[in-house]
Amino acid sequence: MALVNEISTFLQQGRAPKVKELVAQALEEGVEPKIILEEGLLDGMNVIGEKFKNNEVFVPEVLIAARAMNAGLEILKPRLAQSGVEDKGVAVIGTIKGDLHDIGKNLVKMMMEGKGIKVIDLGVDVAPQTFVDKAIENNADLICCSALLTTTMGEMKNVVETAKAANIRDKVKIMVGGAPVTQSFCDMIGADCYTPDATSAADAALAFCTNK
Ligand code: B1M
Repeated sequence: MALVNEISTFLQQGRAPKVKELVAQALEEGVEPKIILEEGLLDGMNVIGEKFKNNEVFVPEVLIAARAMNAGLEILKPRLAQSGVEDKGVAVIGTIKGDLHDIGKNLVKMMMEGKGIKVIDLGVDVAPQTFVDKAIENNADLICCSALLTTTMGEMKNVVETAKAANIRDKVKIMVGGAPVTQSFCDMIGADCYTPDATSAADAALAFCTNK
């Protein structure tokens, strides 16, 4: 459908006002909200995600595209709720205690939102107990922890231990990432998933939510 394809294209170009205008137009013309979401907004964000993974676009382009997606979502969200389109899953995300770096975490959040996952952003310097409390409060499928410092990544083990103590380990997958984090660290602390970048984090998150 031409209009929906245009939404995807303008989103990839980061043109927020145009995306907003076309989403409103598509709704007026009777295009289903779910189609606008999946074939317009999410499709555009997927293209950006793949290009980011392949180093064809960089952080600024991703941030601008995400802003365009949010502009479109603002118009679409009330109609999505009315038409019964549900989130594909729920994630809580934050940068771990002691760590104030949030650029990577924000990219992961945007890519996950771009897959239709509801993401509750806990911000930076998040204590293990807060990750777990917020996951319980929001009935989350995923806890997502980001760390950029070798001195803070150890706190991720405490998230795993706190989740175990709260008896939610069978309900919630724990994902970890950030520059110093590796697959062997993830295995060592007993987390469920390590991904090296925002796009693969979003793919893994969607797979967890779909297969739950
Ligand atoms: Co800081 N800093 N910094 N810093 N900083 C680094 C990380 C550092 C490598 C610089 C260096 O020394 N070369 C170094 C860490 C050394 C180490 O521990 N090995 C460092 C340091 C030491 C510090 C301070 C201690 C400096 C000081 O005060 N002496 C201090 C710490 C403050 C604190 O957190 N308590 C500090 C402060 C800062 C600023 C505030 C100035 C600023 C942060 C601003 C902000 O985030 N709002 C800052 C910045 C910008 C950096 C660098 C330059 C860039 C980080 C970044 O945003 N990268 C960084 C050096 C570098 O990387 N070149 C550095 C871009 C971002 C898109 O990448 O976050 O890796 P990244 O995210 C990627 C992946 O890692 C992955 O996806 C993202 C995109 O694909 N990913 C996940 C991230 N989270 C994920 C979660 C997932 C999955 C994937 O699943 C849940």
